[in-house]
Amino acid sequence: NWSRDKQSALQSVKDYRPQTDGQLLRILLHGPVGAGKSSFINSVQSILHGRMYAHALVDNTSHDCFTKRYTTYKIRKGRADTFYPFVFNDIMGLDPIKGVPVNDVKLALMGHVKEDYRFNPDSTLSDDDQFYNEQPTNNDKVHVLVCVIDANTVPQMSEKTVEKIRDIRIEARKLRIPQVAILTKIDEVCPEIKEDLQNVYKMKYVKEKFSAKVGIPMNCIFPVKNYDEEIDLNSDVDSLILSSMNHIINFGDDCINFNKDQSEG
Ligand SMILES: Nc1nc2c(ncn2[C@@H]2O[C@H](COP(=O)(O)OP(=O)(O)OP(=O)(O)O)[C@@H](O)[C@H]2O)c(=O)[nH]1
Ligand SMILES: [Mg+2]
Repeated sequence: NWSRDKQSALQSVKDYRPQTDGQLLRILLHGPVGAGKSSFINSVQSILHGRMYAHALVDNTSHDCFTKRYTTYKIRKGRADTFYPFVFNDIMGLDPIKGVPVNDVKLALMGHVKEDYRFNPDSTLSDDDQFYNEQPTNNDKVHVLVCVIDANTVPQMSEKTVEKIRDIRIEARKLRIPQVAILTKIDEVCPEIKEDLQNVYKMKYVKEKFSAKVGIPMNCIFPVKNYDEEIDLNSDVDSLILSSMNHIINFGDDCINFNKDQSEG
């Protein structure tokens, strides 16, 4: 029952609160240019606000993709100056040639990258740079890593890209940061899905293929369709995005609690 599940999924995202006041749940999205990272954040925002958003989130895009700055995206809650406790960062980390160095992804995961840092594909952030955060707090650290991939590109993904995803996965695992993958643009994968998103089970083959290539387990791979040119919200689009968001939040919350237990000894 998609429509009933959607309501409860929406409520859980809206109600999420970390155990500690003031704690943020930081979600890092990484993936190739044009994979749908910004669109995913916009989609979450649209769903939470109950109306379409094409907000500033896409204004960070430039054709010169690798000069992108490290920006934290927050979603406003209600009219007052309050925000949801989960925040997003995105990073172009997967282009084999022009992508952000794996080491910078690692630094971002650890919270060492300051807001507004401009990534450089040719060099990594050094610890004497003004954008290097020497003492990251629990809020600066990433709590869940999300690999965003255009589902249509999975069959012909290059060995280099696969290798990069694996390298980043290894770093995240060392840091005990949970990881999920989002496969976007499923509406373009096959006409049956475009016609009816409830045919998403047809994505099983693509999920299996992706899982086998990069090692992310099947139950951590979420196919979605982002809002891209719609005028109105659509319940099935919402369902898939919300389902993935709930998993992301749960995994991130586990990481927050793990970090807390560690720091309290
Ligand atoms: N059909 C379809 N198009 C999508 C979907 N998600 C994103 N798009 C389109 O794909 C293009 C790229 O999406 P973005 O969200 O800008 O991708 P990005 O990963 O943020 O790209 P960069 O910031 O350049 O790295 C845009 O034209 C979107 O409208 C989707 O699920 N389905
Ligand atoms: Mg973007």
